[in-house]
Amino acid sequence: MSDVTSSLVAEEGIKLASNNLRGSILEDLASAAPNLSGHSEHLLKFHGIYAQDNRDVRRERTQAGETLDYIFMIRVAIPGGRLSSAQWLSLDHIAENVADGSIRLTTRQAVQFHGVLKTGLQELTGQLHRHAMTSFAACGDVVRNTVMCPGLVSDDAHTHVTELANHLARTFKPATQAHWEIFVNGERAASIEPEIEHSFYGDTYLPRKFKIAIAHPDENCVDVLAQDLGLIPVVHPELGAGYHVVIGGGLGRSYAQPDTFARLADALTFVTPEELDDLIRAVLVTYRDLGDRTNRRRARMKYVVADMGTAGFRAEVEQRYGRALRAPLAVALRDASDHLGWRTLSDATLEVGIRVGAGRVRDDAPGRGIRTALRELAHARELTFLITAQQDIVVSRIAAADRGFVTEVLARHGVRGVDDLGPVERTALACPALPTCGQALAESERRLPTLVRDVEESLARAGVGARALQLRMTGCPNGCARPAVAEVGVVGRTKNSYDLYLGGGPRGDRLAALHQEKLKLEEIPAVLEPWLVRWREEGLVGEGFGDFYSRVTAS
Ligand code: SRM
Ligand code: SF4
Repeated sequence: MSDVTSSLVAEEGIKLASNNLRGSILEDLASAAPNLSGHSEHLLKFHGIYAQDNRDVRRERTQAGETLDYIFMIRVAIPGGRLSSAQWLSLDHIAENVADGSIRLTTRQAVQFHGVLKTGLQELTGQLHRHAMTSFAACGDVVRNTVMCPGLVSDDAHTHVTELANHLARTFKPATQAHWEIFVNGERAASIEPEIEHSFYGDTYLPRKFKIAIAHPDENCVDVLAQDLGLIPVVHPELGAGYHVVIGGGLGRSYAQPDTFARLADALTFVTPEELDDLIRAVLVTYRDLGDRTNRRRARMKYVVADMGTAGFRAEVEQRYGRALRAPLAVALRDASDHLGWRTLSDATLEVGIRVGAGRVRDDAPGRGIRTALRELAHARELTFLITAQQDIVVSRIAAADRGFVTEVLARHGVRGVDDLGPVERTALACPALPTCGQALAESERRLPTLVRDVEESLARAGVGARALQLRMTGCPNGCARPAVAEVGVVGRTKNSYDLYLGGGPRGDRLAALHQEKLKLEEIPAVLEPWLVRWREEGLVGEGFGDFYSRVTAS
């Protein structure tokens, strides 16, 4: 039996023997040790909790024979990224009192806390629960946080979709009460608990994680084709409003396994709103039955779809759905907004999208910076906070008369407006990587500002300094900041080297191609610059860099 197989058997066995995700978590939490047993580490992921250690001090502690600096990361699932002022204040309180002082907005519109000690876990989850939030099912082999274009929340034309992310979160959360028993003393909160008993998960849940996104019909800020299942609200000529359904996307790869790859989703069908839950359940059950449980690196649904072909997968879904699927409509992805800047909503209230910078909401100095600015706004007004899939935040439902107030608070804390952002900085993404991520091969978030500055200088030298360029960086090929669909993707390979990918679609509809391997970070701007010059000289009017690179390298 290979290592991969034996470790997988262990993980499947842990799920099976866990008594619905309980295992010995309670006992482990009560012990004086700063860390947990391996079994609990795996089960805790279902509860949104990752065991980590501070990798900045790993080597020196190991060499000195000391215990590692054990810390935990907690991910809070926030369907569609939507929060009230009270919920934002509660997250801010946790950041200050239980975590490392930062709120980390994720590429799936969730929130992560880093640097939490074992002794703080129950306090943290209890605090979330009191404000109708939960970390349960934010990670693990289940349906993860559903992402949804913020435009579907704040734009009245799409009100029928506004609650969909919440509905899917409740509908497809595992029905076990384990989380509530372990973390919130058995208290129940109807708003965040599962609605329906879903025996379809079974005792071993899904082979791996499952991701759903809902894109705006006119734009794709959520990278809908990178998901296991994507929904695009559309109007069918005969059946009216419903959803275009795509399946089988995913971006993670592994250097150790060449048969892993990034893949864009294929069109599956059109469903009406009434049919949607049954269709998703049929897809989940197909994946549950056919996904590879012998190799976690190849266990995602995209490999089932790729291996059997979309037609074969579709036939399996039809069997479980109990009827034939309609032919999909032709749906094009036209744009992808970053949601930054001011906008007037149809009810005459305002919203402002604020660039956060790799999602890290943290002050620059005590009492000064973006975290304090957002806290002041949440204290002062009943607002809606919308986390975007670009790790940014939209402060929404601002009364028209409050525009001056909001502008003043943001300016006083040095939060820059959209017009002050650089052309790469504006949309650049980075995953957390070091020092918290156990899978990181190289730096990411901490090096993003330098890389952005250097690439912006290259843009200026190439004579295209005012043009937007989408750059995404990760510390390994798992692809958490979605570099595989970026115009410029920088992917960690070893401690000091990165692979450079170019030519992804800014609308998320094309994979980037590997341009050059094993570059030092400092070398990337120089490799990019000649292509930026060619873009200026040979690009068509209005043609983005990704489209240009893809066009000229295809011919
Ligand atoms: Fe991710 C694992 C961070 C979005 C593909 N991801 C991880 C872990 C939990 C590392 C680990 O397993 O120990 C990272 C936590 C590091 C830390 O210290 O915080 C991590 N992923 C993130 C976040 C925070 C990146 C960010 O900068 O925002 C995103 C949290 C999402 C959320 O709120 O749920 C995040 N991860 C993604 C995405 C993008 C997306 O979903 O839109 C992807 C690519 C899409 C996909 O799933 O294919 C992604 N993460 C992975 C993978 C590769 C999975 C695979 O198919 O092989 C891993 C590795 C794994 O699961 O073992 C991973
Ligand atoms: Fe960690 Fe890799 Fe994801 Fe970055 S891309 S957070 S290094 S797993």
